[in-house]
Order: sequence, then C-alpha cells, then structure tokens
Amino acid sequence: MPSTNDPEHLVRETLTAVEAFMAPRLEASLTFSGEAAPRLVAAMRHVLLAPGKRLRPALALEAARACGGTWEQAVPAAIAVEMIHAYSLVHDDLPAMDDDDLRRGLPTCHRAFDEATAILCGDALQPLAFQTLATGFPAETAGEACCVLAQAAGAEALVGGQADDLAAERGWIDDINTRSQDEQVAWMERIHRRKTGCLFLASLDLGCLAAGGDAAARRAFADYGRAFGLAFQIADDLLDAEGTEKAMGKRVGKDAERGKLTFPTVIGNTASRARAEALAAEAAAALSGFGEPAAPLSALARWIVSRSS
Ligand code: GRG
Repeated sequence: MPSTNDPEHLVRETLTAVEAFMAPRLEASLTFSGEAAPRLVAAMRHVLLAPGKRLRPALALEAARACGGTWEQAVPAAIAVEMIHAYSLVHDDLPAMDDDDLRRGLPTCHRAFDEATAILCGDALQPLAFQTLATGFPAETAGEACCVLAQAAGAEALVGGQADDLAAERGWIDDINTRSQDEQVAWMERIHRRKTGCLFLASLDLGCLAAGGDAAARRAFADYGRAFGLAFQIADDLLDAEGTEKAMGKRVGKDAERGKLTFPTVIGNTASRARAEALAAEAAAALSGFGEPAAPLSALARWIVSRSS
C-alpha cells in the first residue's frame, strides 16, 4: 500500500499499485468458458487491457479503503467501471462519433479490427460490467450496485451527455456559440457532469458501497467526485489545447479544429487552470474528515490538474 507524504510520489505509487493489482483481474474478467467469438474477445482484450491510467478503478479501490474496507472488496466495482469506460472510449472513437485512430497509444478498436467488431466490442463490455457487479457484490447490495452503474452509464448521464455534446457539435440544437459566457460555462458543466463526471461519481460510490460506507461517507465522496470530475475535464480541455499526441497517446487539438466550446476557449487558459486548481482543492477538502486513508484520493485530485497525459 502506498505510504509517503509527497503528493506526486503518492499518486505515482498509487496508480502503479492499482495497475499491478488490476491487470490480472481485468485479464481474468475476460475469460469466457462458453461460446464467445474469438475476434470479439480479442477486441475486448485490446481495449480493456490497453494501458489507461485506471483512474476509475483507483477511485473505487481507494474509496473502499478510505471507508475502512479493502481493495479486494471493491474489485467487482473497479472492473465494472473500467469496462463501461473502455466501451465508451471505443464507441466515442468510431467514425460516426469522433473518428479517431489512436487511443491509449494504440490503434483504436475499429482501426485494429473493424467497425462492426468495435461496435460489438462496446456492446459486449456493457452487459459484462453489470454481470460483474451482479455476481461480485453480496446479494444484499448487488441490485443497488447495478442501479448506481446503470444511472451513471445511461440516458441521464454518460450517454445523455455524449448525445448533447454531439448535438451541439453538429448544429442539431440552437447555436451554443452565440450565447453569453455564463451560459456557455453552464452548458459545458452540464455536458461534462453527465459525460465524464457521473462515471467518476459511480466509481467512488460503488467503492463505498462495497466497503459498507455509511450515508455520510457516500455524501462526502459525492462532493469529492463532483469537484474531481469537473477539475479533470477542465484539465483534459487544457491538455487537448496544449498537450502532445506522444504524451497523451491520442490525437490532440481536436477541440480547436472543430470549433468546439471548451473551458480554455470560453474563459481562457489562465482562468481555466485557476478554476481546475480551485476544484481540486475543493475535492481534497471534501475528504478531510477521513484523514490519512483518504490521502491518495486528495493527492489524485491535485495531480489530475497538473498531469501531462
Ligand atoms: C460513446 C456513450 C459514449 C460516450 C463517450 C468517453 C467519452 C464519452 C468520450 C471520450 C471523449 C473525451 C475526451 C471525454 C472526456 C474525457 C475522458 C473520458 C477522457 C478519457 O479518460 P482518461 O483520461 O482515459 O481517464 P484513460 O485512457 O487514461 O483511461
């Protein structure tokens, strides 16, 4: 278990430990004994085992630990949220959506395989995530766990946020670009809360649920998660504007290319960075009552706004 007072070192240690802990478990989650199609399983392995940061598993595992539980208790939660995240990346990269060639430093799923296989790969990861929760959580909490993830992945969250984001980009709704700065900021926050934030919140909540965290703990993690999610997204916008393809393992500069609203384009780079840093501090403060066990999560909130990938 990571143990240091240097926040950056603590994050590096935590993410390395999460990766080492998760890798065999993610691999095992794709073991099928029946009739899964080999090309489909190869695509699922390509995306789920690709080198991501594993932020969502880290949130689930560390929330469980901060609630007095163990990483092991939160394994089904950590696997399930990474499956939903991986599917969303595969579908987001498709020609019908973002049409990207590079993801996590590797060819996107439809490039490595083909478009139909990539669609089916996302389709297969989703039910597997819910099966993982249904079979991995104790019977008393399995239903709630499935509901938490379903809400975060559905029409009012991940998919809804993505749909509204596309609608704005493709001009299917009023031109957002003509609205006031305040309206544009509110619009971006509403998109990001659903498209990115809800899955972070679900990761934390499932970790708490796995460890038997009480209602007060779950509320504190929700406060952390809301601030963390927006800070992450603002930092992601800044990285798209300022980062490199090599460091990011994906194409950068896409937002500007498409004239898309982002925090840097609406409020500027300096104000965006200041807002992200304030949100990171707010996230860390939300967990102050948990003391040392929440140190990795507090450090992670600060790190996501200073990261380079
Ligand atoms: C297709 C339903 C559907 C949703 C797509 C994931 C997503 C929603 C869009 C991807 C585009 C994007 C840049 C979203 C916001 C930020 C984000 C989710 C970045 C990727 O997450 P990281 O940085 O990725 O945690 P890794 O690869 O490290 O896991």
